[in-house]
Amino acid sequence: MKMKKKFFHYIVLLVSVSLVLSACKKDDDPAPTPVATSPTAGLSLLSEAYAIGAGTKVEVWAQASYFTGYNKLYLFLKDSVSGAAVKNATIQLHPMMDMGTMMHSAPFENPASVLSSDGLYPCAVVFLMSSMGGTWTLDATITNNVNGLTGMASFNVSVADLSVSRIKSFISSTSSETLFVSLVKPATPVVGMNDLEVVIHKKINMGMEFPADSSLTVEISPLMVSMGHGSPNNVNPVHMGMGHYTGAVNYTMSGDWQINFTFKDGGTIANNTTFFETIVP
Ligand SMILES: [Cu+2]
Repeated sequence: MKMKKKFFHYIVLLVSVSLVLSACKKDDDPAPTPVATSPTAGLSLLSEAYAIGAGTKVEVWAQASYFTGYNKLYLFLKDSVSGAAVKNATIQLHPMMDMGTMMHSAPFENPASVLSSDGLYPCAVVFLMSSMGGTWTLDATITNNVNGLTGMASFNVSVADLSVSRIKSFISSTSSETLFVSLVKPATPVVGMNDLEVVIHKKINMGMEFPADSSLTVEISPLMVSMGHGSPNNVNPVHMGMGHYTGAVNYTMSGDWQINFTFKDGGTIANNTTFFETIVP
């Protein structure tokens, strides 16, 4: 009996010692190194150039290759010598297409802030047509607010048409202006409710300027083409700023759909023949 008790104490002691040891071992382990998530994770490098004079290397990153429509781009700015991220910069975009007989610009959105926590600056360009029709260049004038220098990076951009277009244009029957409507969301439609976002720009100054248009009222009516029916509970897009209108579209089943748009200027229909086609997987 006494022997058993001693043995029990011995076991308890052993367990305690091993617990203390393992605790010590844990303390001695270096803290797990956090996996550094790259600011460009999930994006692809599309272009790179030096902003000559600004001491800055500019990389263009995006989720997809350049396509006809609204391209969300991310400019990654680095000091051209040290490679360190430039976290304070003023960026002015300047897209231009040379079509041989004429030139035109494109809608764009400069980065919203001069400050970036990681050197990545979100911006956007709406390429109005593919490079089949001419040569696109995207210039970015960079003022590196860290070194105080300004320079321009110039990119030759190859723009491809998508199999299903994400940009449409119409001439307003009320103002006679040409308007471009770009589909921003959904990027990949699903069965059920989808966030819907379009951005509208107006062509002025012979196509050299494309200001955002916030003047229209937008109504949508989805149609499942092959079966001839619509869907309930859609939300008409309303203007949220910078020409962006957000709402929701309900795809009740997979298959071929189109979203029919009606644009109103005041109470008058400016256009009701614009639609985006999509295939819902
Ligand atoms: Cu063109």
